[in-house]
Amino acid sequence: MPPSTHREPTGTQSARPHSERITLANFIDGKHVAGGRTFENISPVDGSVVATVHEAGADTVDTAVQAARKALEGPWAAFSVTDRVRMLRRIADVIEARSEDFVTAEVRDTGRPEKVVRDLDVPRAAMNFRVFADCIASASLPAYLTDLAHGRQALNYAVNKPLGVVAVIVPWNLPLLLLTWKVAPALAYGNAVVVKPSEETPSSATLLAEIMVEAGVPAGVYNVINGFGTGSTGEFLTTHRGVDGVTFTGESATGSAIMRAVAPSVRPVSFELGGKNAAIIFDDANLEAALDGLTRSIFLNTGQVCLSTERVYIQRGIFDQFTAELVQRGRALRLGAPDEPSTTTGPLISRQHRDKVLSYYDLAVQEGAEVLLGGGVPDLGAPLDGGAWIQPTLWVGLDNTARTVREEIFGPAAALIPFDIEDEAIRLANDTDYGLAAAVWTSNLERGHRVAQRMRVGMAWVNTWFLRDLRSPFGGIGLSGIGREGGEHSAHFYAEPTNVCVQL
Ligand code: NAD
Ligand code: 6OD
Repeated sequence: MPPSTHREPTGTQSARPHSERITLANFIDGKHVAGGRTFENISPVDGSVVATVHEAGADTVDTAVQAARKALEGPWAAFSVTDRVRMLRRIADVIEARSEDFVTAEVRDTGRPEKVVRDLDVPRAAMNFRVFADCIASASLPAYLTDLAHGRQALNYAVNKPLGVVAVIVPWNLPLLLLTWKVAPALAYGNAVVVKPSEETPSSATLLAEIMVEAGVPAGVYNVINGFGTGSTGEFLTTHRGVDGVTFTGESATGSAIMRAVAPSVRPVSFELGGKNAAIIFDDANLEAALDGLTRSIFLNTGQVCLSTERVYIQRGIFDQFTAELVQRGRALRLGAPDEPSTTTGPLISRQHRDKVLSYYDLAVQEGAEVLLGGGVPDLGAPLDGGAWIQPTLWVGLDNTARTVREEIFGPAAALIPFDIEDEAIRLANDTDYGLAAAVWTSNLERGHRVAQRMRVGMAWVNTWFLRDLRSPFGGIGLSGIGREGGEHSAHFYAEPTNVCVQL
């Protein structure tokens, strides 16, 4: 059994510079387990190797699924709702206590500014567990009295049971936030999980295993297997018949592959997929607030947020002025090392992803775009020039027929497009195969409600963006997903109700 991290006893990723190379094993049944092969994890900051990761082959995946199934029948089954509430709250406490270890883990894998991880991701990870603790603590299922013939009645009530062994497959863009957003409800409803983090970002999921041990989660309830997708760990997991359901966040095309994998045995899925999100800026908006909000929604996390705005529809009367000021805001962004306090913007996740984003930068120009900001690779000097850096970019001159305006780029770039009247803005915003999120900026609240309700998306914001109440339903329409998670909505996937009908 190898240690979780290179040259140290099991369970310590703490107090290390994020540039120091570590070794990450799989975590199964409470123990760190080697895989057959290893792969290297590369820092997008400078291209250095930051981790050697054990890949889980088919046998290791099978061991993890068996461990999870065994855990469902072990001491975990005897945990009452009150026990689970206490446990989830303990997990949140330990995450907060080890906040700096998570900052190190996230920055090692993603190169994101430390401040963003410290202020956004770690508190949100703890909050994910607290919200689902509160949710199950207060949940109750309705009972129904059914009137039968001759004055007789029947009593119907439902009991929630766990779905079972849940495969949790997550992407690289917000590794800790998105992982805990799935693991918290899974454990709240009594499931056992087999987690497959992205091959680009294995650190936080492995570190979370240490937190689970410290918080007293029984062995086998939380398992981590590392590796790739197609033909590797991800596919071995989704095709494993011991998995009762798959909750997945990632690309729409991957969601489609996972649907095919689970189809033969008809298992449920919950999918949070890609987006091509629109913002609509009306000429009556508070323009300073809209500029600040839009700068955040286009460039936060280097545009690698599923909710990021990639299409901006601006009312014609303010188009030139608004566009010029947005460019100024884009120029003020500071690309730089994660530990530099003035850094606002990190690199993309990898050189491979940068190639994809740059191909859209080229395509936009071929499609007739005028580049108002960026459009290429910055010159940051050594050692950062070994990383996956890219310039924040804004275009005008494109319309909804351009591929640049129709396909998800997942980088720090947006097309700015004028419109004249409200109905036109709604039609343009809804003209997409995706349907994740939209933001409407206006001082006319009546219009704000009206337009937001007509957006064909899972989440519509008015005069804000990515403001979350974790009890509200989160998910997408069309290519953007299947199902909703959040608060009690999560029970639709993570719990299986059994209805009991008693004739009285
Ligand atoms: P991805 O789909 O390439 O990978 C996501 C995960 O799936 C990874 O762990 C990967 O190894 C695994 N995977 C890949 N192929 C698989 C297969 N055939 N079987 C099983 N597992 C497989 O996505 P990504 O590039 O890591 O993340 C970026 C994408 O995620 C973007 O499209 C983004 O919009 C989307 N995303 C959506 C949301 C949301 O809430 N809707 C949130 C974050 C990211
Ligand atoms: O806030 C959330 O719960 C959530 N799932 C955010 C997704 C962000 C996508 O990158």
